[in-house]
Amino acid sequence: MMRIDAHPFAFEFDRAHTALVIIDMQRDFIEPGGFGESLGNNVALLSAIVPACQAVLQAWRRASGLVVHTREAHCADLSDCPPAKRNRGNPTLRIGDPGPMGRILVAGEPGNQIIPELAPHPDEIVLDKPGKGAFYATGLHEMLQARGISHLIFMGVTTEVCVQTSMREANDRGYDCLLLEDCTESYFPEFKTAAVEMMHAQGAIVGWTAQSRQLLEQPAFR
Ligand code: C5J
Repeated sequence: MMRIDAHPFAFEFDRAHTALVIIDMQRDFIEPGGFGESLGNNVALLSAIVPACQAVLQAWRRASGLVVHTREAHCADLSDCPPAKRNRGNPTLRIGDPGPMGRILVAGEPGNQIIPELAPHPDEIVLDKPGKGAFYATGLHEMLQARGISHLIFMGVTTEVCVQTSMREANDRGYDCLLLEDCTESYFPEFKTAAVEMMHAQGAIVGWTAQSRQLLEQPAFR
């Protein structure tokens, strides 16, 4: 067993029953010139976490841990995109419209790919999710159950949207979840702070949070 001195108390897990879940590290959210930046967001905030995410991913791979990558992605015909999601807020660029890196949030488009720094390996799970949560309409729970996974370590973007939604879905399905604080980010720093606090509040009501170095210091990852 490994033990991390996390918030609000120790998180204990073993590698064989734990998966690393990397949420939506897609070019359109992270890279300059993509969808995120076209909405007026400062993508440098998000790209700043890439080195920390890379270090964790490399260590997790060396330890032969299960890796799950997600992408927020819709079918080309948008049959899995509810009109409420596409139209809300009357945005200038809607899901499915041509954007700076191909059609916005459509599977297979250049901007929808995971950034090269965190590109999935062939033996890793890659899920296209039509919702904010990784468990909605993806079969993820069944995949994790089939592999005996009981604990999840989360990284990715954005903290208060797809990361928090996925962690709450996982918590409701009985997984013990740890969020690596320096491996997640928001376009709105105050939302990240609030999301991290609300997840580990009330005795880890959603889960635990810690710094990536606390994971990397474990003998299994050195
Ligand atoms: C994610 C979003 N991945 N913010 N999406 O958080 O719309």
